Amino acid sequence: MSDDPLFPADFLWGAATSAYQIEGSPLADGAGPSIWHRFAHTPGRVLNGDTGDLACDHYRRLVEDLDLMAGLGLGAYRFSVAWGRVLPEGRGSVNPKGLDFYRRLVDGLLERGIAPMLTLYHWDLPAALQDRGGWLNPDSPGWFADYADLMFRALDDRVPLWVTLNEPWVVTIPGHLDGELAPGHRDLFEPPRVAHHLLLAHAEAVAAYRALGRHRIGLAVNLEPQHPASASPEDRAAAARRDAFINRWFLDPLLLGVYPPELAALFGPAWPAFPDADLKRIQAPTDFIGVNYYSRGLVRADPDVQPLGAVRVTPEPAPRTTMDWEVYPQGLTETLLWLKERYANPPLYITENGAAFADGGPLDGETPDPRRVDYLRAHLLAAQEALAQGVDLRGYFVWSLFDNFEWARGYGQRFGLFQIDPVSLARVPKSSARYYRDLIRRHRGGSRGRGA
Ligand code: IFM
Repeated sequence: MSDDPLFPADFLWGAATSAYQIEGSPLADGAGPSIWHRFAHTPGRVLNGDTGDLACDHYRRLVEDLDLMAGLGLGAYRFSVAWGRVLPEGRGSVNPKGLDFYRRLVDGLLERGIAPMLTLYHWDLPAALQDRGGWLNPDSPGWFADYADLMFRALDDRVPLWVTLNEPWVVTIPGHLDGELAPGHRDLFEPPRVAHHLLLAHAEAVAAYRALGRHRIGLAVNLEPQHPASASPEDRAAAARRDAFINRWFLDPLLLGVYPPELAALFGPAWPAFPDADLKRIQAPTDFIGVNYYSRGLVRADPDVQPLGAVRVTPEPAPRTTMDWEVYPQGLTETLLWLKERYANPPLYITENGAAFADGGPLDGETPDPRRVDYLRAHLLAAQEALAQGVDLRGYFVWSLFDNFEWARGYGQRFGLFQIDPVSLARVPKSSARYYRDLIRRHRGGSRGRGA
């Protein structure tokens, strides 16, 4: 295989971001606060006290950023809508100025020949809904479906690709068990119900979409193959449990109509008896799966860690990013082939892939980031291998367009193709931006891909 990835001419080339991580101005023009606004402003929750108040200032630099995407030659851009900009209370009255921002974003993309992929929920629940119990409230799927319906009516004539939820597992576990991410809960009894409501929220939004949408809708999940850290039966069993816990928790009910049986065993009395009718609703057909891939899980049994009885370890020595994630491109091929085998070859997009490295450098030229270039190349070759083995892979989105607010880790983790000058907020390209632009150009031969 050559060193230069080669994909079909109609492959979709994109970059991804999310609202709270880049927009800034979280309360501008009548927007309601989100749980992330609240969390970041709670002392001790985010490293260095960083917040999304300014972020990349994308809300005010929209046109400049659209031009920058056009300069890269992107075929698609994946972004998320801040629910509370559109519905400040999460439901009820619409904030026209908030909706208008996303109209201008979508129109600006289309004017530049870039297909919008719109994610409805990337973790920033309106704080007013959290005050009603958030995703623990059995009404939460209905709140989400009403918001989704509003967005479909406003934008489906121009948005060809919709993602309901981004990484529901992260909402469920770091958000409600580990307490690391908003809303910062630590309660063994919450994750099963939160996850179930997220799945129902996805299903109800898809049902609303079937009634009026004309394009395609899917779900984005974080996946990583789980490998035992040793050949011991304990580590093997721990890796199998972690596979059910992370990779299958959402996909099995969605695509096979059942929860992995391991989950009820892990959660014990905290796992409710979910009605069969709910599982039937959840299994309604989805048009594609979005795969967010960064690394693998190397798993060691650890009875002190509950409920999983397992921890992720980093092999020594191993190339790794500043997130302490092992660089493991072959895991992407493995993940894509696993999806093909287990779930009957569903249409896939890699909706996130990228790496945090501590690159910084001249703010007046191009910032060298050779490790990110290597990371992207290796992962694209891994994706190409999966495609060659029959995986129905349709596109790839780099995470992320900019260095941005990496949640509880603040601004210290840099995933971007562009760095942001901390004073002028100028967007400074890294070598990876040039690498990606050239790669896209080579594939397009000057013309646009199939869009979506
Ligand atoms: O920054 C996040 C993104 O919001 C969700 N997926 C993983 C990325 C890197 O941690």
